[in-house]
Amino acid sequence: MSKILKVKARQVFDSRGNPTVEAEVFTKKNSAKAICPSGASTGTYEAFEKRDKNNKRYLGKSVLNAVNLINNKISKKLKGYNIHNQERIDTIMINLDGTKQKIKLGANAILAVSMAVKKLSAKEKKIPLYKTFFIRNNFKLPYPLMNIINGGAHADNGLRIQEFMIRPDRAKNFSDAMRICFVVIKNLSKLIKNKGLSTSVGDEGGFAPMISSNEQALNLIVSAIKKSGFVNGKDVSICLDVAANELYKKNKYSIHSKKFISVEKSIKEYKKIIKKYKIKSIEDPFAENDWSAWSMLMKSLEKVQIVGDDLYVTNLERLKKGFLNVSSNSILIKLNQIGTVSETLDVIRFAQIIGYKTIISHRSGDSEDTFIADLAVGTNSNQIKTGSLARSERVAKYNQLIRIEEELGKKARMNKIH
Ligand code: 2PG
Ligand code: MG
Repeated sequence: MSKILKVKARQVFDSRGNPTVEAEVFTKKNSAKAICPSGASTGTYEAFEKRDKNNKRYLGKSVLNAVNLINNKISKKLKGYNIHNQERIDTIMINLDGTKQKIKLGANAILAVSMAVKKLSAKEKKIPLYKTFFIRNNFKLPYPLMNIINGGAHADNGLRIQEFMIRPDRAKNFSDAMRICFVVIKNLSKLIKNKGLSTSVGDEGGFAPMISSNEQALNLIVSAIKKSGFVNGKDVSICLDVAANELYKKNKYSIHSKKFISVEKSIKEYKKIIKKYKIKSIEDPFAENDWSAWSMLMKSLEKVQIVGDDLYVTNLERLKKGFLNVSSNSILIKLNQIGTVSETLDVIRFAQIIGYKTIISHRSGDSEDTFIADLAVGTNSNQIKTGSLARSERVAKYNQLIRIEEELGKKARMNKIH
């Protein structure tokens, strides 16, 4: 048995240049670190992110209180516990906090420690991280969902939909998936340039040209897929994250244009673009409390992947409610929405039991930490969403998956999309 000696935390910076928590856990012989990510379009029911609101030196964004809580309270409490007992350690931190949304310690403090514990357990066992989750063999690689045009809260272009993604549905293996996305992205870059628009990128590495209509973005992607020699809807599919919380006011939505329209009319518009652009997946098509809109959409669509992100916030209670309400057929998984590795795994397990697809996700503010790449393989999750092929905090996750595929060798398989 390896016991925890201490936990040490520090304030580091994320990909948007904002302060975030890094925790480092020590046993006698080893140590491991983990960094907590941070979202921009967050759900109301997410676990709490603790920031020092009144610290003028960091414009209120520092996380020094969270760091102190780890260095003092959490470190003392976890001392002596078996590093391999993840659930016990997570439960201790949950109880030490004692609030539903982890308001006292902050989910950013708790999660950084929780992930570092998981990494250190793998290190002590001398096995790769992906082998320490609940899948023991027959590991499957996830399909990448690459966010190639950024809008919404992740860019300043005024695009209503937050994420325009591609998924290489016919990729033979993960490296092939990467090659396909690479070609489409390079062709998209040329097309954007030829239109006299900027090829600078948004928070998640996708292009953020100054276009403001969804259809303009969709047309550009369709052209890039075609130019690359692929068939849209077969070789490569277009997937969206609408992040509709941001486009909601008094039971109406401004998803398809600036004008706010009813749920029924929004669904009509969804159906039009799904047909025209062969869209295969839509995340957060409606707001987090609009349960009836979600089930209405589910009833009126066939074969489209409907993904709950802000709706479920990786929370078992909300997932159960959504399941009973027939709200979606897939769930986005973000560790920091719930705040511990154990609770995240409970949600993934339950989602898979009820037949939902699980999609592991980064946050728009992320870091060099590649934990989610291993989590995707270690839980046989169908897809991973971690930005485009730009910005190293995004690419790092894809590179880790390339390494895992290589290590699995002949045993490596792609997950199933359908
Ligand atoms: C999302 C995420 C990640 P954020 O909405 O799915 O792409 O964005 O981290 O800003 O919530
Ligand atoms: Mg989302």
